[in-house]
Amino acid sequence: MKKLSLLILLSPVFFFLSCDDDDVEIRQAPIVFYDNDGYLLQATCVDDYIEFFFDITPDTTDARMLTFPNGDFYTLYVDYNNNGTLDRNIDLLFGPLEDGRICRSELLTETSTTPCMFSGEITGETLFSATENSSVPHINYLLRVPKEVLSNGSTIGVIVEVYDSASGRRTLPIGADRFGRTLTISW
Ligand SMILES: [Ca+2]
Ligand SMILES: [Ca+2]
Repeated sequence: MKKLSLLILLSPVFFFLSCDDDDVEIRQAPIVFYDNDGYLLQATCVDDYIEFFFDITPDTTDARMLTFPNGDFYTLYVDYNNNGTLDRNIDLLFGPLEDGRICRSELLTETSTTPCMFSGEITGETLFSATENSSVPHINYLLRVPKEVLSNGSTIGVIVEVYDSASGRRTLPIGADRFGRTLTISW
């Protein structure tokens, strides 16, 4: 019984987005791929894009205008080839800048990246508002990325680091490292 529990614990958490490539302008129902302690991560398949929604209900202090590392923002780490290992110039990082642009970088090491690269196809928004998950205004993030930018296949591992001006950094899933224990998304 104990062994079984351990196996379940160590199994990768896998979420599948159903996308129908044959249809045009198809928006699938979102999947919630993480929900813990008021931190809710969601993804939706929309044609050739994945739309991420990060609803941070505990962050009720609006610091969108402050600069790193004092403001509210997130970093999405993507294991591009979903192999559980950080691969230099292959695996990716996404995050919002204060001016509204989305930074895409390639990871070089655990602590370094290439400079930000920008594309009109990668868009996002940082909001301070109520959502269906909480009526108290709070920070929530939208991010839209082409599938082909996220992976050359159809499965990625992700880790999200959330920064709150008031409470500091939080890694989701809790206890994750790069990329020892990711959340796996497939489409
Ligand atoms: Ca905040
Ligand atoms: Ca990798």
